[in-house]
Amino acid sequence: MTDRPRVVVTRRLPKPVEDALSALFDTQLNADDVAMSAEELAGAVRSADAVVPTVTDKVTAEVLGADPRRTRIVANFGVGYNNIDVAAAKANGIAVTNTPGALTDCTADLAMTLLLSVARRAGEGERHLRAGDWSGWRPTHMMGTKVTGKTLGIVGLGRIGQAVARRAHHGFGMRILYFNRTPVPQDQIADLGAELCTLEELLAASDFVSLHCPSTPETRHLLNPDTLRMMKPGSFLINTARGDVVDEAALVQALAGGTIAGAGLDVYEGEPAVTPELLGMDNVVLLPHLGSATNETRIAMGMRAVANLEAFFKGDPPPDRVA
Ligand code: 8YV
Repeated sequence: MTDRPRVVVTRRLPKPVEDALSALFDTQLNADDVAMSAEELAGAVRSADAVVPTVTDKVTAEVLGADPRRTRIVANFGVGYNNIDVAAAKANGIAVTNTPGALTDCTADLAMTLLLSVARRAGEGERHLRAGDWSGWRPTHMMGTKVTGKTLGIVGLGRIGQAVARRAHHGFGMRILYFNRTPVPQDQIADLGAELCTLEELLAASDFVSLHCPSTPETRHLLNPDTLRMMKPGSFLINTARGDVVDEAALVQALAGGTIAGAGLDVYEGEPAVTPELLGMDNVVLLPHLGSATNETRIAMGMRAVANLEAFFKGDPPPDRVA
């Protein structure tokens, strides 16, 4: 028997994080790394003081309403917490925390990777070379789109949006437009010359549009047939936020019909499923939700979850409480 809080971790985490958790708590790890079913998640809520889920776990009202219920905190491994029914957590007196900050730089780096890759046809070029189709250099071979000096529209100028804007503005001389629910305080973005726009203005004027808003009922299908049609001809869409911010079927139409020139995607509506038409399009760069996937960042995210749990069970306010 132990009086240490019992913590269920739903997926394999980097070893230093698992070690830190096991040093502090009576921890149930997931050595096989197989996603837990809804019934298993409800079982965790019934039997553990805390659950550490990831984006692949649907922590629904049903899971959180398990009866009897022992869980008092859900410490999400990730900054986005649309996988958790926050209202149900609140209704059941369960705290929710996330891991902001830890993944800002790496997610911004990946958004730039997608932007550069799709503009410069890097994925297509690599496939071409590996297939043995490269017959040699020629002046008109695989000409892409110049990035430096172009206009980048950022939807959601929070931490990650600002980090992307900084890379694009200072590294690539890009003009920054942004659309945000509320104006961002000028002192936070004084170095960017970022211009606040309506979504319509941003879509019409941007050569690249990069999404950095959370997934909420309001942002679901923010990019839909109507808004995709507003995008500047020849422009590109980058999504490292959440798949459901984009109507994937409408995106396929916009790409196939030439409304936009290309897309760089790290997230999908039905992850891990990807709309099959996208797989056949050379003007689309597709990554498997790698935004935060570096050793350094995944460890930092885990340590943030540990810090949240540690504070909570000490009776202190967890640093990253969202509910
Ligand atoms: C994570 C993410 O890998 O933190 C987020 O919101 O999208 C990813 O970078 C994932 O959510 C981990 O659960």
